[in-house]
Amino acid sequence: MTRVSGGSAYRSVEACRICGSSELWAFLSLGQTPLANTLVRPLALSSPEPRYPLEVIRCVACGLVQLSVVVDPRILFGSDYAYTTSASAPMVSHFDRYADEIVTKLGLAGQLVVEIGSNDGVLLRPLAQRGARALGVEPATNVARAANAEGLETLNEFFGEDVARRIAAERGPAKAVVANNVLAHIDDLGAVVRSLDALLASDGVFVAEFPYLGDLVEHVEYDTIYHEHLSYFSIGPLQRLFGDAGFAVVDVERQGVHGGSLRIFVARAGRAPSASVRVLADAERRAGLHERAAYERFALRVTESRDSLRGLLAGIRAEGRSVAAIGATAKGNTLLNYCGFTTADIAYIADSTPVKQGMLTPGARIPIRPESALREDHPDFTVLLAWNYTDAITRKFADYVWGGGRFVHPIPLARIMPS
Ligand code: JHZ
Repeated sequence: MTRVSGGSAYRSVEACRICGSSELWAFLSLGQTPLANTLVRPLALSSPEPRYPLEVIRCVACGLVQLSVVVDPRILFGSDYAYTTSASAPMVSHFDRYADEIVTKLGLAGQLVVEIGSNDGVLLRPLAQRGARALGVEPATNVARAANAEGLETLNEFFGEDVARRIAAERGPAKAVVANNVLAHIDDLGAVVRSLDALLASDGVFVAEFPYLGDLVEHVEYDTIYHEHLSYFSIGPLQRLFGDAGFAVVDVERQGVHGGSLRIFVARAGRAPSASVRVLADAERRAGLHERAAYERFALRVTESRDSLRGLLAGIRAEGRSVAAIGATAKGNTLLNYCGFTTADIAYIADSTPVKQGMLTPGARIPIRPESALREDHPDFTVLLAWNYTDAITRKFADYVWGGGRFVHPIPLARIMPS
């Protein structure tokens, strides 16, 4: 059913997007929130922001954890997208290593590699440097334009079966199709699999990286739940998705980025999976990811996490000390809105992304300033809304800590760093 919220469309999920079951169990609600990457211009301060339910459900049949609503992707990704991957130096290094690894492992030099959701070309760049014929497909106009301006060929479109067929007809089959932090964003996963069938060479491989449900649950990364992330993957539902369509997950690697991610390698059925796939499936069973109790406990830990952060910041503010934050992240907006923070709690957020600076965060309406603000103002405490880059940020701002500044790491329970 399609509904309208403040003029913007979303639909409720009535059936699992992988197996079609209508047995869906809701275990966590983070309230009604605005879209995490839709920053507010200061001049638009008085206009209301559409809010959407942020509720997590689990398919009782196949185990896919997913959101209970799907916001129209044209609203989420269609025009200007605030997130540019290359703004985070650790991600640039990560994708550099990533290119190295897959060019070697899959023999991609001289071969066509298509990346779905290629953002500003953060992976296309090192792939091209290593001799792959890299082509991006990216729906957000601003980031696609930035990639093309750098000579990283990017089609400014939503990826789908028609685009896949067109690429295959014009350039031949792809040796690899890559999708990073994009599979979780796609509603019609069946269409992705059909597109792979149309585009991949017979020995071609699909490589995808996305935040991992196991890490989300274990480390209480509830803030990574927002409307862009429709699915929260574990290995079982993925095996079902690809298995039903004549493909197989043949290898899986755990990666440290974004709080813990999976990188999967998918090939046409017939190739024996490596032991890594079984090892991960066993680990998930042992961790209880197939049982309701794990999610009930997770929901409880989410409220404990929120209460610990609220309590810590309230104590700091009561002592008259100043608080700012670093990283105007998408996940930060889930956290700020769920905790009910305003500028009374966090005065501003420093961020390295030029297009975010000068804007306000959705919902909480906290101003975003350049990173230099932390050095100019020297707030007593800085909340790590980009906690996934704690090492890089604390290294970059070592002078801030020498000057007496302290960071607040918000999850799983809020803590001061260095203590
Ligand atoms: P970062 C993104 O979420 C976007 P976000 C997306 N929705 C997705 O799927 C997930 O990743 C997985 C800034 N920064 O990477 C830059 C500094 O200011 O944690 C970014 O705005 N100084 C596609 O938005 C933000 O923090 C620094 O030193 O939660 C980081 O955003 C560094 C390292 C970053 O992702």
